[in-house]
Amino acid sequence: MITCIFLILLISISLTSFYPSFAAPVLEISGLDVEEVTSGLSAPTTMDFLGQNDFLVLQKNDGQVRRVVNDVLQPNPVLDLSVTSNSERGLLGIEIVHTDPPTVYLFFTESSSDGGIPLGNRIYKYTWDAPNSQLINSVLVKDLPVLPGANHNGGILVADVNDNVFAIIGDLNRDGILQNFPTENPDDTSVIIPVDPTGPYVAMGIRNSFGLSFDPVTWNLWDTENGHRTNDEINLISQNFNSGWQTIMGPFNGAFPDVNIPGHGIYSYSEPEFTWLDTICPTAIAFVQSIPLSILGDYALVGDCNNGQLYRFPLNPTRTAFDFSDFASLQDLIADDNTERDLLRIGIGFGRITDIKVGPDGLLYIVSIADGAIYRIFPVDTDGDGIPDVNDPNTEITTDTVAVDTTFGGDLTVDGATFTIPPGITVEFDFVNNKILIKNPGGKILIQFDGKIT
Ligand SMILES: [Ca+2]
Ligand SMILES: [Ca+2]
Ligand SMILES: [Ca+2]
Ligand SMILES: [Ca+2]
Repeated sequence: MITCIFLILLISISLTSFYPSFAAPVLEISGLDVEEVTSGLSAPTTMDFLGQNDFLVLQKNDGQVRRVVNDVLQPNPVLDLSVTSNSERGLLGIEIVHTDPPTVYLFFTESSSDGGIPLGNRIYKYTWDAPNSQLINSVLVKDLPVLPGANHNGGILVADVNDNVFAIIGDLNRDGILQNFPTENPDDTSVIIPVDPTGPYVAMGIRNSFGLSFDPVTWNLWDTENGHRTNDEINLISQNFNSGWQTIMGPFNGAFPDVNIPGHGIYSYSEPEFTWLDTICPTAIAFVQSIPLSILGDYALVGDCNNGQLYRFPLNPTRTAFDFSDFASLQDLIADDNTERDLLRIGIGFGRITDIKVGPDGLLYIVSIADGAIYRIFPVDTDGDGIPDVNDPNTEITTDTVAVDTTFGGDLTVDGATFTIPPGITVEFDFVNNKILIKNPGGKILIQFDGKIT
């Protein structure tokens, strides 16, 4: 049984011929909305930004790097790689480092021709040639294993605050010392590994992952990990982290209280920060620090592949764990069922999410491999003054009048004088004309107050 993103994708693609359109995504959080940026992509995996309204996005199966400028998908790829794409292989990860000119890192399953024999999971870096809109000067920076596979290639690339680049790779179905078997030498599987410059593993014992991200506030590294039928995880990558696979997936103090984890070297086991008991195939994890989306600033955002849903996880004040004080059933750090899973849901209908990125515009971009589309989450600005609703001054209300519920009656104080409002009477605050209107149930104005409302 393969709990995998891309196998599911194959199923979903075959379904598209019978069901030509997917449901449009819907956000379930007030003050934000979602729109399509572009579509017509073939199995897009991950994306990164060259600049404002200018990004590259990878196509898993044909190895093409596509460019989107001002929401328009450019007709010609900026690079066309030869990739093996069966199962979870293909063109998987991108990280753009903003040197001058930019350096673009790509993680892909290289072959001599599309669909050919896999030569390796390889990371190359390129120079962005802006005048010609292409990637040039390829340099191999890391040659990672690919066999036996074919799943659990990982493939996500990230850069830290100093532009050091890291990759995550899964177990490729190996049973070695990095999977916590007391055998064999380390082989660059099940790890988070620095690739440019190279260095010791950051983490080991990872079954598979499609999500790796630095929190731009703390510069702590977080991942999502994919369980075998059960126990998907979110982890804060502690120093010399061992995630425990293949001895354990999910929390230690659950089903396996007495398991001994062989480990390796300096790496020590640490519990997941969160676990889904039933797999959802979590993929991207992202942190938003932007003025337009400030209401998401204290959360980790996670997308999933099985349900096309978006979740937000409230961070504690030090951003080292989740704060579930508002969610009693999550205080065990486990979503035991779909009801608990959906307590943190803020979006649905994204098809199958494979990446979440924050743009230079401060907005959130979501890649849907199943929809062949990229969506953008933006703040609602009902009054059109350029300031999102959530940041509008208190005196600025998004509709002309606001009705106050007086079903149960109440007191209204205007200029120090208090009026008792009987039940059933409507009070409207008209912020455009600066009036307070008290109306009877038929809408007739009983009392009108004029003057600036503050
Ligand atoms: Ca190709
Ligand atoms: Ca783990
Ligand atoms: Ca629970
Ligand atoms: Ca506004």
